[in-house]
Amino acid sequence: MSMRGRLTTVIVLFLVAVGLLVLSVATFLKPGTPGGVTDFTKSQAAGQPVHILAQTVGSIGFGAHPTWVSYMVMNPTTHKWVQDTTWKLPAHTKIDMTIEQFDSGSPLRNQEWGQILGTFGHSMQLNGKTVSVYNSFTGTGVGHTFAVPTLGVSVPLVGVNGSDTLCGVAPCSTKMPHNEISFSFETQGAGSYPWQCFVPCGLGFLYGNGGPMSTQNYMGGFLEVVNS
Ligand SMILES: [Cu+2]
Repeated sequence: MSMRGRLTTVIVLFLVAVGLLVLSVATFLKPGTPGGVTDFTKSQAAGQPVHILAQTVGSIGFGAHPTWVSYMVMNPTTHKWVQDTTWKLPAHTKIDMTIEQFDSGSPLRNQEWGQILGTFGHSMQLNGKTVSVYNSFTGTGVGHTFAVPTLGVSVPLVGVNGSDTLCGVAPCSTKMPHNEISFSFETQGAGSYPWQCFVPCGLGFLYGNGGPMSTQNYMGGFLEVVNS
């Protein structure tokens, strides 16, 4: 091959390599499939508390990433479970939240996350018992947290026993092993309030914080608070 031919080959291979790199970075940065918005503003009379029923599951079992951990939420109008983490809520309203937690747990990396913060009574109901701090070195540890940093809300979602047969396809039947966690908090003025899990539960991703931890509709989302 001539000098010019070899040079052309090198340049073409270099451009292909750059192209592949750009493509893989773009794929990595691309946001997840945008979901809808689950509207809780019409599910109750004005001024009445809003009830949110959610699940946390060890593997969603469907969609683009069936093995990923995820939240699910019950649509208050259709009464169907949906994989959607954008929730439209009325401003200055008490939110009564129940989370059915089907995933196993482990000790928390940061023990602060074991505290129940920003909720009514600074506590949660764990299977009917009032808890204000959970020691994740005891029992079955913590699987996820539900946290709304701008509201100061942080609730540890206690794990189930990992050696039991766990639910692998959401939505999960309450016949499967789970913990029922309920708590209340109050929305503030209109705005977009991000919420997320702080337990690095994205197994197989850098420090557990990639994948489901950074993808909309899995381990975080937004409270879209509106004036009624
Ligand atoms: Cu999580």
